[in-house]
Amino acid sequence: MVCSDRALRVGVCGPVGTGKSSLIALLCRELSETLSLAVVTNDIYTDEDARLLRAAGVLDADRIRAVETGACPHTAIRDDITANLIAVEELEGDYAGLDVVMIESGGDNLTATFSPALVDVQIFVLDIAGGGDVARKGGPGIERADLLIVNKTDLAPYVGVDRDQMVADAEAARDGRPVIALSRTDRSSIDALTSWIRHQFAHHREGTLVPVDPGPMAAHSHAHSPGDHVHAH
Ligand SMILES: Nc1nc2c(ncn2[C@@H]2O[C@H](COP(=O)(O)OP(=O)(O)OP(=O)(O)O)[C@@H](O)[C@H]2O)c(=O)[nH]1
Ligand SMILES: [Mg+2]
Repeated sequence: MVCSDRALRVGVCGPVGTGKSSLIALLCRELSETLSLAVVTNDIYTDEDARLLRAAGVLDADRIRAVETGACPHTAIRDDITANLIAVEELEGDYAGLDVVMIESGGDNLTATFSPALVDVQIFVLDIAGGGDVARKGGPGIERADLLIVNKTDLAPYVGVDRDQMVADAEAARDGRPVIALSRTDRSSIDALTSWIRHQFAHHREGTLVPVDPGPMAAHSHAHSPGDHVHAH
């Protein structure tokens, strides 16, 4: 294997509002003193996530770039990754020695996954307040993303979800792949997340990290009424 000196590309996806941008902001705060970071966000019609991250002041604003997908977010992270690859390569060109680029998918359905041609590792984010049963529902992201985050665990008592049961269900669905129960208020969970990223980065630099495809999202189409253009995957 050849050592890689381009940035480690980390994909972050999951349903709407599960805490993807917050997780990226958290990683920027935790890692930017020791690693050179950049972020690419994907939104359908806006650059909302990029503006949110710039406003958080976690990185120089120019290190946060937005891709406006103009269609379901999964199309730009899996079907045609050109716009995202261009954004990543521009960042790598603009910032020599970039270590990690995080790519946030717009919030999407439970089966959205990144193409392994775009990211080296991918994180799938679930919200504990979305219900304890979601971890059992499976799908390529929950079952086979490189890391599954059960997020906002601080909310578990308020929404009547058994945190340990949800994590156990997620672990059972994942055949030994890692699960982190995360909350921005839980220091040890943040440490577990940052050490997972550092570990992936070390593997990437050694040239021993091989991107694994969690598998395609479920087939579906986007026709609303007879005669509409049908966009199928
Ligand atoms: N209680 C709690 N709330 C959190 C945590 N992390 C994120 N949130 C909140 O969850 C909401 C959604 O967070 P975002 O980071 O914007 O979620 P997202 O997945 O990026 O959303 P989209 O990009 O719109 O799909 C915000 O109100 C956050 O403040 C957490 O650890 N605990
Ligand atoms: Mg977001």
